[in-house]
Amino acid sequence: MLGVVPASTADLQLPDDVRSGGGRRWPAPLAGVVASAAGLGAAELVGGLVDRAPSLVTAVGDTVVDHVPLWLERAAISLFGTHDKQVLLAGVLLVALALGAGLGVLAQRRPALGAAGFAVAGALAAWAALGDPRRSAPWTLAVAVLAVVVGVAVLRALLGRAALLAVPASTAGQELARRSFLVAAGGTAALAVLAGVGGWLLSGRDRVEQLREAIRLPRPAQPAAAPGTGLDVPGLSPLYTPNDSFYRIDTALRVPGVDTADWSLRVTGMVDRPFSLSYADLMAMPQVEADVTLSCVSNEVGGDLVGTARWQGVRLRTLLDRAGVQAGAEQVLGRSVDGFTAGFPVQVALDVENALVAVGMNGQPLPIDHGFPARLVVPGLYGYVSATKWLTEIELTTWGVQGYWVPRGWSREGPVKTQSRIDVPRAGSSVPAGRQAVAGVAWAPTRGVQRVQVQVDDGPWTDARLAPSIGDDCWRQWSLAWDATPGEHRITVRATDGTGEVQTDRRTQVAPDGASGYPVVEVTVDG
Ligand SMILES: Nc1nc2c(c(=O)[nH]1)N[C@H]1C(S)=C(S)[C@@H](COP(=O)(O)O)O[C@H]1N2
Ligand SMILES: [Mo]
Repeated sequence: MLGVVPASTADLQLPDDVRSGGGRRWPAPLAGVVASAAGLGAAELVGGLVDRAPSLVTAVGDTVVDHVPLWLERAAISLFGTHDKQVLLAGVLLVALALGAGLGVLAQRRPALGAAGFAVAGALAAWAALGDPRRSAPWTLAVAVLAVVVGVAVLRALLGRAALLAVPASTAGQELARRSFLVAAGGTAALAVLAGVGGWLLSGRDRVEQLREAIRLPRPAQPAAAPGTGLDVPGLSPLYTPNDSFYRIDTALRVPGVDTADWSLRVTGMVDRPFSLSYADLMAMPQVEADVTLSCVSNEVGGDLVGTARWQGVRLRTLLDRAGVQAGAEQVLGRSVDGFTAGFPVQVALDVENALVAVGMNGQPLPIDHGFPARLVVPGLYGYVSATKWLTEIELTTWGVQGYWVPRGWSREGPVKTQSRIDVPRAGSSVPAGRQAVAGVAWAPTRGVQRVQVQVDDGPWTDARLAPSIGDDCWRQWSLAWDATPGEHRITVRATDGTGEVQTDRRTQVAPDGASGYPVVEVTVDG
């Protein structure tokens, strides 16, 4: 890869001070960083080209997530929010490069030890990746070996050039050696970045995206009513959240790109007749449509981790009836191709009519980020206990088995709390005095929303106007005309669900089972 390095340079019988760069400190760590980057870049490229080969960086990140203590995971999530994944991957990369720098320094004095260091790092990465059921062990080992071989070869070549730097020579000769080292290091680093980025982009996602775009959803046997239109207030959340602005929450460092040809959905565990469906089988089953609001247990009061879509798919109940749920089964546990699990009571699966194995979202095949080719959607439950994306197995089991988030400190059951949100005016905004719209959404999936009330400062609770309901599983838009008077004002909202219960004003954190309390926005009304 590096061209003209004389293979013999590293073996020259050089005096020790010359071998170590003649007192120069920067070439060895730089060579190590570039060597590490080259090894990783080569590995990522193969990981991207071959579906069965892993991304080592992602695998290490996944393993870190699986093993960090709870408090650290919580701290990271609260510090970085939904950017926690990028921060983690960047951290893994930084550690790998720093390790490379250290090994570069070591290799300059003890080449064999430097190479051994790369081998150990490669073995650890392979170990991290071997746990992933989507990758094959031979490909995982091949990628790790490739990373080590490329890393060691680049290190050896660059250190050879670094050694030339110290060979006594004219100033011009020195300058030439320096330049040659820098060109080699820079060129290799650029190739490494290209390979890494290329691998990332190629990681199967594009191919799966093309496959997905070619899919036509079957016409639902039971179409939902014509989509509701909703209120027309500027700044108010649309009744249906467009797919590309629908919130996304998952643990996947690299979104699984699932080829429908390799995919199946198994119904297993405590059932009389376990079975397996191909994508075509699932698409051929009677399809229904349902408008359902999905929300995340991590949604803060007033937050945006909530959205509504028209989902299409097969009723979960249909699949469970076909399998024959055995007495004693307590939990329906969805399992993703990436190992994520989420479970909820069997009774919910049987009672909630619109619990679906969804293949469509707002008229499109499920987007990759939202679980292509199939996911669960269960009205009334937070996503972390129900809405398994990239679904591949539905297991009937007892509570002895815990879904992904339960041992991490979240409640075993996660019914969605009645909540509301003020979209207009925006918190902290300034509005002119006079008639102003106050508007937002409120949701209590499966129970429905029958009333929304708004309070300005310490005034009376006033009923807002509700948009026509599009079903109890969905949020409801609301709005109210407000005569805004100059000064600072506080607007508070609360919803009443279909059973007559008013949303609680008791403020709680998101953990362990969802935030509660009234949303409040403060605005300035200009005089
Ligand atoms: N495979 C998988 N499915 C998952 C998750 C996950 O981490 N992995 N997260 C769940 C959580 S916590 C939520 S809130 C919803 C979010 O679905 P969305 O990203 O389509 O909005 O997906 C659920 N399904
Ligand atoms: Mo969530």
